[in-house]
Amino acid sequence: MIAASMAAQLISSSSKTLTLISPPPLSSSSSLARPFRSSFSFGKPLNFSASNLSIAAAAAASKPLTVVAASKKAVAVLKGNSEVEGVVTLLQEDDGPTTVKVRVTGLTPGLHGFHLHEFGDTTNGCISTGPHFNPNGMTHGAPEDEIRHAGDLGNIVANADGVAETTIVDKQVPLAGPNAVIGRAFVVHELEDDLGKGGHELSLSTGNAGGRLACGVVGLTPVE
Ligand SMILES: [Cu+2]
Ligand SMILES: [Zn+2]
Repeated sequence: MIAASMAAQLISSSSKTLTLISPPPLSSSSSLARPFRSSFSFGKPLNFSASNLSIAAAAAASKPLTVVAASKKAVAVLKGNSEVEGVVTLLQEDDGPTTVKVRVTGLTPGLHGFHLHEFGDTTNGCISTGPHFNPNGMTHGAPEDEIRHAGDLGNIVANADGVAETTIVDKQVPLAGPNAVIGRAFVVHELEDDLGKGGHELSLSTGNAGGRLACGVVGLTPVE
């Protein structure tokens, strides 16, 4: 009993995996098993690696673990007051980076700023989507910069037919957690985003990317 509660304490005060602690055998009495199981309700999340998941599953046999969905998927349909329109799909596996697939048509050939803006509000068109999503209080930058808005996804490039097609992989546009982008909006701009380096008075806030051609709110979509 004492050993078991010490083990439970060890588990609860550590953010490490269970590998350091030998679990009570499955045949142990209920008095041994109880404190071990109750450790799962304590505050700190435990990181289970694949190798010790079976131990955890066995220990919690009478209380099924909640398995968080591995894949999350979302979509945004971009529209505006012009010919410009597009579709953006987002896919995130576990806590990995988000893969953002973009296809926009009706653009002038060349570079166009492409951002995730703070609000999924289009009551006044793309204007009401607010500024670039910026949960960390940064200035505007390039996607590869340390100092950037989370929503700074750089430029998309339209070909001679006005079609921009690209795949962006980015860690700052997750589909879950405190900085989740569900309910926010993508915006494609009239001009090239100078990535904060243009020296214009708007460079460090918007990249001086000009008007908002089309936008779309990010919504969850079924995971096949
Ligand atoms: Cu923008
Ligand atoms: Zn920005």
